[in-house]
Amino acid sequence: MNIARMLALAVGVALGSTLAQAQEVTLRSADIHPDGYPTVEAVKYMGELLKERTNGRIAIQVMNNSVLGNEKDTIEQTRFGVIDMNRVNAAPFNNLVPETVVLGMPFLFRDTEHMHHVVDGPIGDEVLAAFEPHGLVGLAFYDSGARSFYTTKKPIKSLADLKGLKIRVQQSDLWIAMMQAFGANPTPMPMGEVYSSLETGVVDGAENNWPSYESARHYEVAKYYTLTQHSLNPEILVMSKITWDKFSPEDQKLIRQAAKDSVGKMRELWTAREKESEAKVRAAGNTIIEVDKQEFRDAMKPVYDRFVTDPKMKDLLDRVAAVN
Ligand code: GTR
Repeated sequence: MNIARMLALAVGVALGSTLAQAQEVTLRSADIHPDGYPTVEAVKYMGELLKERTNGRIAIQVMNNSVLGNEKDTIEQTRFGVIDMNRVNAAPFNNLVPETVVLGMPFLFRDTEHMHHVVDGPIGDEVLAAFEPHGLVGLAFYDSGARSFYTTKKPIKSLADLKGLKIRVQQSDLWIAMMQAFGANPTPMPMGEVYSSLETGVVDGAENNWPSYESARHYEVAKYYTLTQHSLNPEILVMSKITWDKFSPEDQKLIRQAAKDSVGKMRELWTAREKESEAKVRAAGNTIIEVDKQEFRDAMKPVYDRFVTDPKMKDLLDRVAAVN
């Protein structure tokens, strides 16, 4: 340590400032996706911004490829401050933070633009703020495209084809209910178990966006991809409240801003990756099926009946619908 840094540290301690102001901090951020996946690269980009804006005081190390565990487990570790940051899809948060449920509701968003307007506005802020009582600080929403079904043995050409199929879902009551309403048999499990489950027949299918279908190599074992596009559930970037509280209000502002500023980058990366992944899957000769979405949409009434019961959720949904 050089003299200047030692002095800075001593002054920091003397002034009773937080650790983060005096030292260099590297925040560990979890992600299940491989290198090059847009979410991984977007958080790295946020880290670069932060490092630049704090003269190297605050950096982010993205620990991706599930090295810190599956999403449900890393959420718990983030709540306990073992992991500083986490980029997870909204679904595994559903049971913990009920306000996130609204974002995954089937066929809710008219298109990506509608979803962007919702998460970029007051509703998005409200959902992010809802994390705090649960030991997490919501920082930003990232794109996740549209989720569609893929199956190993037979193609889904209509709603009836889903009947009785074992379909892997994310670990969320909303998603279990959705699969039941589609007539399928939901099997909740972490993403990391899906490839082998498809391969060995533990499940008949799963559902995800183009980039995950491709990058997790599910397209190699489930060759029928049916464009139901039943949900545009976004990704959410959170920080542990324990980590957050160690920072000064100024640093918290910088962190929030860097997260927000990574959203544009994420959207750019996402649009490009969706196209690349689709091209790769099509080039592999997979069967891509277009369906009439109306019957899938109609089947979702029980999901709305079950999850839109209290006035708060009803109001939230009405406000989503009113967004342009
Ligand atoms: C992906 C998402 C992951 C994970 C995964 C899954 O689209 O980016 O965070 O939730 O889906 O289905 O488990």
